[in-house]
Amino acid sequence: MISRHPFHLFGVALILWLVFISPTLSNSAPLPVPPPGMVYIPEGYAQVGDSSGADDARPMHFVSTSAYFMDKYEVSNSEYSVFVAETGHIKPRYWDDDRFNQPDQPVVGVSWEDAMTYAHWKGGRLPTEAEWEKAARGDDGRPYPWGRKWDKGSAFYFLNIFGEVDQYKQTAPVDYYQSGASPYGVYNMAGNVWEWCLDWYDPNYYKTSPEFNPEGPLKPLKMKVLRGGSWINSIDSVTTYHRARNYPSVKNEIYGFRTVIPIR
Ligand SMILES: [Ca+2]
Repeated sequence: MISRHPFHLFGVALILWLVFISPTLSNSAPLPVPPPGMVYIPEGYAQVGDSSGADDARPMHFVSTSAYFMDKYEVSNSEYSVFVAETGHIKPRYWDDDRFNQPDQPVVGVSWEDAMTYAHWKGGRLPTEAEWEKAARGDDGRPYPWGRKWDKGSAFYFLNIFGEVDQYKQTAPVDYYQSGASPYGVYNMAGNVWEWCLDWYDPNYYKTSPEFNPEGPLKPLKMKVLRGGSWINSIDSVTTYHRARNYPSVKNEIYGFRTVIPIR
């Protein structure tokens, strides 16, 4: 009997450990599983703006966002065609143009309103400018989605901008340039197509934006924010902190978008 004691005690200790201690060591609930084609971006701080950027991108500061899911790729013609077929929404401007209408190319020729209607149909919305910039930079404030370095030959691996090095005369497939993906695995955040964001554009917004979940000026202004640059731009326009804008009704061959689903 005496010899069984140690094992008995060990068994009790094991049960106590499993019931009371083990759950606290497993830290927290598993991360949310992104819907197909999206990535999970956690809550927390990110650097936005840059001291070497244009006046509207200054000053560098930190903002915090809630967690969200974001499309890994720009919305493709293939995806947009399902939306058009199901809803009867107006077709994009370049739907019949062979240079832009391949299934795996990003949809172009869509206004901000078209993009927002699509995003709602998918159960989300357009990214705020802060969400977009955080997804492109990660938590280390990098100037390009892939990191800090750039030379002309990099385009072959990293992004589609003006010129032939990147292998595409117009838009590239949305899942091309894996090496150029952001720290969260989001593709083409530099180049290919500019991406409509949720926010109204205010050149002074970065000087006054709130710390938590900034969503742009509350009062409607004239133009919406566009980010990331496109296949006709130079490297200066595709930095992670470069801010551009246009009227929400504009449709052209260099504007597309991606969507987010907030987790709050
Ligand atoms: Ca892009």
